[in-house]
Amino acid sequence: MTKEKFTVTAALPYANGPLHLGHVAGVYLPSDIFVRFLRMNNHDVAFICGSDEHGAAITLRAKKEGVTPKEIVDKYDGIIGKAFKAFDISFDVFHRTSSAIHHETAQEFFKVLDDKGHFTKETSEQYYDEDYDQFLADRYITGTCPSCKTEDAYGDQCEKCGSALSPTDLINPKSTLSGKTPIMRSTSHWYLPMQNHEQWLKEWIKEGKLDGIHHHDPSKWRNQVVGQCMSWIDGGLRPRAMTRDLDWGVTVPVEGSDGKVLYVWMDAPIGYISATKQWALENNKNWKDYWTGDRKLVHFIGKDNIVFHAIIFPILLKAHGDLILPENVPAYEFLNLEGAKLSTSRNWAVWLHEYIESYPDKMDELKYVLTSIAPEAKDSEFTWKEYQARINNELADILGNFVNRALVLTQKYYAGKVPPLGKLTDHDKDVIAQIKAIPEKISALVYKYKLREAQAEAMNLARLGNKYLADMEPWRLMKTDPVRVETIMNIALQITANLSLVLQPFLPATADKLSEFLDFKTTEWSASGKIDLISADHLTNKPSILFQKIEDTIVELEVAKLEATKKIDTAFEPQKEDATFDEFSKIDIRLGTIIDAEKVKKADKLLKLTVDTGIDKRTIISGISKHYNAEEVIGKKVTVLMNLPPRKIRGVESQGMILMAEDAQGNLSFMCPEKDFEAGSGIH
Ligand code: B3M
Ligand code: ZN
Repeated sequence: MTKEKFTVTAALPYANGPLHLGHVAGVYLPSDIFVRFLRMNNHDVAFICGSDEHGAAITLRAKKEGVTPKEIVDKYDGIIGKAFKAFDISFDVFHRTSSAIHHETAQEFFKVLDDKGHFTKETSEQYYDEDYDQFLADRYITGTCPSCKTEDAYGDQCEKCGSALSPTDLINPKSTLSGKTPIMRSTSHWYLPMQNHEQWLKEWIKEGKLDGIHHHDPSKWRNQVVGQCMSWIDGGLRPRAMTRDLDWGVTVPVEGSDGKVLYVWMDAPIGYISATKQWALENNKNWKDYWTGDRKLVHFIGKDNIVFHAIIFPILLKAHGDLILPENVPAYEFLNLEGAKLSTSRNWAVWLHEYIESYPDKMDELKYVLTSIAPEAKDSEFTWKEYQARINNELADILGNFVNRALVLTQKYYAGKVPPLGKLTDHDKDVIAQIKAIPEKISALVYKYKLREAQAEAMNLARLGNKYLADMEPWRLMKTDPVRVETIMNIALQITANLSLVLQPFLPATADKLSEFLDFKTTEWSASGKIDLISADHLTNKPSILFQKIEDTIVELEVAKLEATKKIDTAFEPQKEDATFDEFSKIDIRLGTIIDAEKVKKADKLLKLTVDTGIDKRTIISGISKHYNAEEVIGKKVTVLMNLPPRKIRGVESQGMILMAEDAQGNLSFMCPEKDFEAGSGIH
């Protein structure tokens, strides 16, 4: 295999929440496997990632948590970065788009395109939220997707069908800030006239040609990727705004752009370049070597990012000039969890950092399971039951069992020394032929981005070894034909050595353990398939158990944990739409003391209360009679909503409301102050 140059990127996670197993299975794990494999083949690789810290994903999260966007990105960049380290994803660099070098790089990029005349500046009517004084783009606006009719599509994209949208495409648009139907207001932006790029894009995606010259093998692109791109192109490309009216992001570096920042989908992919720059700086390299010439650029992404990586970013790269376009964009479908869609907002997820905390010595176990079910061609599903089954029946019973037998018998028969290879039977020759064939199969599959099958092939080597020992029964032969046993054990140990090689991309920690057991390590893929990896008389070590079986209790515990989030989900109402601060401050809430109480006649739920509010004594009718009787409430300090317009209830005027806490079963409780404050104290 000739050595090649690769720049491999993994989608920059939004720093607006932690990573869940869907992210891992569909982007970070496959890209890591691919890169580890390339490194073993001595290709020249840079593996790039970082946090995506701009856009509405961040500002909306900040608003929700009541903190600044900066606090949000710092928090989640930390959580995400730490999880990647613990999970041993082998990025060369994990950078941040909030860094100065990124802002400079993105601005520079924008200027180059602007100078070359690749943008048009247009003034148009855009959706605007009057309550918030803000233009509504991207995630600030939702509505019905014109293509698939899903109701909560975003202003820049429908996550359900992948269509890239503009706010004006949405049916029934609503502001995510006020929840109201927005008005129109005029603003100007820099647009990328994508329609001018239709011709070359088609040729590039469908035929793999760029300017008439072979660029990549289109048959290696996944069907879903080509399909989504072509349907978008065939629907007619339109100008797309590359700037936004926001105060969080990369400021637009040209005149007349006050209050505007770059569109996050222009800024974020440039993050791959700025991350490369940072890494190059720190490692005495030239970043340009990684973005020009005969280098292969590969973007690992989730399917909701396809058009941004296979259409918009390539247009930007080509317009910029002197930069390479992706050789492939392996996109992954979605991973479901225990029968339902993964959802961050409903907390229906297995969070990577929580898994790491619960099972710090089971990273390879999770890697194995996630690669086995990776959503390469269609959506797939993670269940804890399958997690258990794959670990117990495959990792422990096949791989672990084989390795343990091979090494324990070597200890027992030869005090750890590798016995010589003697005369080969036909059966041996057949097994050896398979040992040779498997690495080639793995290799061919990896280059086709079929990592799920590739791992299955690596596992077939363990299966082969396990079956070989079971068929040969060296423990039985030892009494009658010890010379034959030497050959059998030699072959079993060569298989183990081969496993320490071919498992490296998939299960790096396990491969390391095998190397320790064998006291043998090579990272050269080209050595795989050889049956003289370890020579006779080489001394091996005592093994330990590779994989502990997963007990039923773990599965039960994890499923119960998920079920618990579901219960919370249904017992309580979801958070209401946002109220503005103005709306909130109009509400007058104070402490009051109940000074008298009596039952309302013929109304079994109601009590008529007299409440001292500090400024007056007033009558309030309250529906608490099922939970409190009249005598016990007298003297209680309670929370009073003061400025609710008076209304007549059963002929009596009620002047306000007592605020109560209500649990999932509908029980009511007064909300009393924790300190003994006087009636009239304000509540804010
Ligand atoms: N931040 C990931 C997402 O859509 C998005 C990827 C950017 S890659 C340049 O969740
Ligand atoms: Zn849609």
